[in-house]
Amino acid sequence: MTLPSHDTLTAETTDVLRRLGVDALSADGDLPAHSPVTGGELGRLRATTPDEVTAAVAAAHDAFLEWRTVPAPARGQLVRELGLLLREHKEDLGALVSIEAGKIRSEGLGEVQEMIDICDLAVGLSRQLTGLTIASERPGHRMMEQWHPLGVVGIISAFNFPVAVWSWNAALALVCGDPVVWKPSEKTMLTALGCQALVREAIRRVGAPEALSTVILGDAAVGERLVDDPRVALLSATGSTRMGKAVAPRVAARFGKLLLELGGNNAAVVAPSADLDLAVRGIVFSAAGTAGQRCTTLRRVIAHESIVEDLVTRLTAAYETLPIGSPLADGTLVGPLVDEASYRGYSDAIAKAKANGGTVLVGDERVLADEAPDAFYVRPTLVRMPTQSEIVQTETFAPILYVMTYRDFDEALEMHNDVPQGLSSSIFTLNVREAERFVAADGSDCGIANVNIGPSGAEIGGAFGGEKETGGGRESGSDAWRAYMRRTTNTINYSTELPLAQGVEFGV
Ligand code: UN1
Repeated sequence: MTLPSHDTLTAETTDVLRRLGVDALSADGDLPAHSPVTGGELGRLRATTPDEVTAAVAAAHDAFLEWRTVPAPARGQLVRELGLLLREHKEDLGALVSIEAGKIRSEGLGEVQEMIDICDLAVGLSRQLTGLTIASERPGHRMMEQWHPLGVVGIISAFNFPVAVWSWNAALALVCGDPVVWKPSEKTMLTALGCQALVREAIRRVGAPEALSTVILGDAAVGERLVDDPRVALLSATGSTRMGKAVAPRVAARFGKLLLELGGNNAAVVAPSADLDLAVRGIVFSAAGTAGQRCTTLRRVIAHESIVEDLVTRLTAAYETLPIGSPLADGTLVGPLVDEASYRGYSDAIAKAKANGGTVLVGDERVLADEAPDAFYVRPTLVRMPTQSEIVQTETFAPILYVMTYRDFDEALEMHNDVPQGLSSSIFTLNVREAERFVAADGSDCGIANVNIGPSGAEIGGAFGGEKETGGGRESGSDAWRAYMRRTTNTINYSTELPLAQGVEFGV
């Protein structure tokens, strides 16, 4: 499968950016934007200075003081406009995701669809930010809860979902009354600017304060300014556990709120009764899709010993024929790794797995290196492992799937939970007892537990996130909006007496 020439790719990028209204490329910029499709540079951007970050947060805070008094359903109109603009520019923004993150076209478009979906959810939510009324123990009193806007939300996002994860945060934050200041990955800055151009247009159309949405670009120093600013009421960070460990104590030290969505090491238990056709399709999409670069990517299969040989034969056949190549070409299912460091992670992990007794069934192979020496395409790799050794317990952000076996169900659950991460999980079984046990309190310890589908590809309607080293945050649907608001408890006395709670007497 042939790759596009870098000139063709650059020309498409320039056209897409123009249509999205982005005019930020500058020849003398200090930040290069690359495409993993060819490995070449697409252009340069100017980095935000740390002082500009502080100014951006100050402006966002001023916008907050205004936006928090706008009725929530009116705030929803801004997100409604954003959703309309995303529909209009879906092709272009999706193309930019494919060019800059290396996702196949369908996944690039799917990511924009995920943004549209969360906008729809947020618009509805703007009329449903409801609190409780609670029975008071005192006569003539009423208790209630209100949810008020929180403040500036800082968003740190990763390259692999360069716009959807921003939109999970931004769509909710904006209806909840909070401005957003966004530091995207340095690997996907153009996509972020495309998105920012659309949200600024939505802001202009509804006449909202411009500083409701800002993008800051740069390295860790830029991120640190955002993380440390006391006006950033909530910091929502998506990325590696290492990044989370650096960021979380700094935010906690100033009593800021945190929403963390960090590493995953997601597994599928395949039970004796599993529908293997379905399991194979689910496994291959979750493990090889997005070239293994989702936080929800399937990295471990725990298969019952009675079906493992059959499963492995079918998986090997599917892996051998996976079309790898330009994510922009029709028919490709596996695009590139994002950069050389990712490729090194891939080969080092496979070497460690082999040293730990693993047998590579398919993969351990770089492809298209002659055609594109600066791009890093690899064959998704299937490794049979004798035990769950340390390398299996480590998240490697690449398409490597470790297959292990189990004998009884408790052993499978134990292996399943015996990793430091706790994002997503799945079981393939037609046995109702196993299915229910897997999602019960003593089953999977992850934030997401699925039955008869893989661990990736969640819809926006559910709360998204996980436990342990995944960081505990929940984004997107369900009641995740509460993280973007502050709760006040109000006790209202409409009587002429002043009874004290707990029967306390204080006669004055
Ligand atoms: C991520 O990889 O950071 O569930 C997010 C999924 C997508 C989101 C992944 N909806 O795979």
